[in-house]
Amino acid sequence: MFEFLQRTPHGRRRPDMPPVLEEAAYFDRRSVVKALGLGSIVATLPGCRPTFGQAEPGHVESLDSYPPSDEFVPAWKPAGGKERYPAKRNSAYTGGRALVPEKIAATYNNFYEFTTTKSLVHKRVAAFEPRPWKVRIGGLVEEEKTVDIDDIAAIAPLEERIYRFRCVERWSMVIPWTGLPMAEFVKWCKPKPEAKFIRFVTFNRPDQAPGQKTEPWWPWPYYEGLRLDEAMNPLALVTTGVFGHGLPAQHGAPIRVIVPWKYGYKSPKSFEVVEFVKEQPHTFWEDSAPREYPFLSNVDPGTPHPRWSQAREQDIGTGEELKTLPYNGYEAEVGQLYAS
Ligand SMILES: Nc1nc2c(c(=O)[nH]1)N[C@H]1C(S)=C(S)[C@@H](COP(=O)(O)O)O[C@H]1N2
Ligand SMILES: [Mo]
Repeated sequence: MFEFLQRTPHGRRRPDMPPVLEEAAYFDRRSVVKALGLGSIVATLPGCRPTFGQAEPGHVESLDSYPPSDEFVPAWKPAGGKERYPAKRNSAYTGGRALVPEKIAATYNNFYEFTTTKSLVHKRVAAFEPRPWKVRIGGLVEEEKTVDIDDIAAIAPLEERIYRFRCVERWSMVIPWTGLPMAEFVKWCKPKPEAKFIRFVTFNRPDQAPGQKTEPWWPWPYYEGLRLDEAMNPLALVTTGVFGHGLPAQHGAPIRVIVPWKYGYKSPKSFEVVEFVKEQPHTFWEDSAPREYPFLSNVDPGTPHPRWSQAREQDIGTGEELKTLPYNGYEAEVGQLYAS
C-alpha cells in the first residue's frame, strides 16, 4: 500500500511533491498524508542537481554539441535511417535554453507501460519490439487504412526542432526532436469534415512491457487526444527521432506525438492507432484522475494542479529552477487557439 502511495502522477513520489492518491481513493486521504508526515515541502529534487550538463541560462548549444550516440539507439534501424538522420534543423525552433544532455533525457522517462520509475524505464525496454510497426488510421476518414511507420515518415521531409518539454510533475528539459508537422500527417489521413478531434492509442503488449503486466489497474492501452485545430497547429510534431537518430524505446519508438505547449502526458508514445472523431475523446489521465488532468492541459503557471503549484519548474539538464511560462513559452504560436 505504501509503495502504491509513493507514486507521483507519472513516477515515484519526490520529496517536493505530495503523493498521488487518486488510484487509492478508498483510503482516507488526509489521514494517510498525516500518517506519512508529508505535510512539509522540500525545495530540491534528489539526484538531479547539476552533476552533469551544466549550462548557462539562455545559452543555446549547437547541434555539434551532441555527437551521434549509439548508446540509446535500439538495435533496429529506422528504414532509410542513415539517410534520414540527422535531419535538417529547422532554425525557427531553438528551445531558447541549453539542451539537456542525451544521457539525462534517455534515463529519466515517463513510460508507465514499462515502469512508473523514471530512472528504470530505459532498463525495462529490452523485450519491446518497435519493428515492424503498423499504424491503423480510422474513424472519420475518407478511407481507413493500415500503414507502416516508414510510410508516415515519408509524408514530408523530416526536420529537427528543439523544443522545451514540461511535465506536470514540474520538471522540464530542452530536447531536439526529429519529425514531421502533424498538419501534414493529418492532411495525408484525409479526415472528413465532421472530424473535430484526433485520438491516439498506444500498444497493449504485457509480454513486452512489464508495467502493463504488473500494474493492470491502469486503463491500458494509453490513449490521448487533441482538438483537430491543435493538431493542425505548426508546432505539433509527429515525432520519429531524437538527438539526431531514431527514437529509442524509452522515448516512444518508433513514433510518438510532441505538443510542446501542453504538459508531457499529452504527448503519447509509441502509438498504433490514430482515429478521427466528432466528440471530444476520453484520455488515459482524465479517466484515471478527472479533476487533475483535464483534456486541454495547456502549460499554465497560473492554474495550480489541485495538489501543487505549477508556477515553477526545474530544468533537469541544468538543475536550474525556472518560472513556468504560459503555454510553456509558446503563447505567440498557440495563444490564438484559445482566444475565445
Ligand atoms: N504511451 C505513453 N506515452 C506517454 C507516457 C506514458 O506513460 N505512456 N507518459 C507521458 C508523460 S507523463 C511524459 S512527461 C512524457 C515523457 O516523455 P519522455 O520520456 O520522452 O521525456 O511522455 C508521455 N507519453
Ligand atoms: Mo509527465
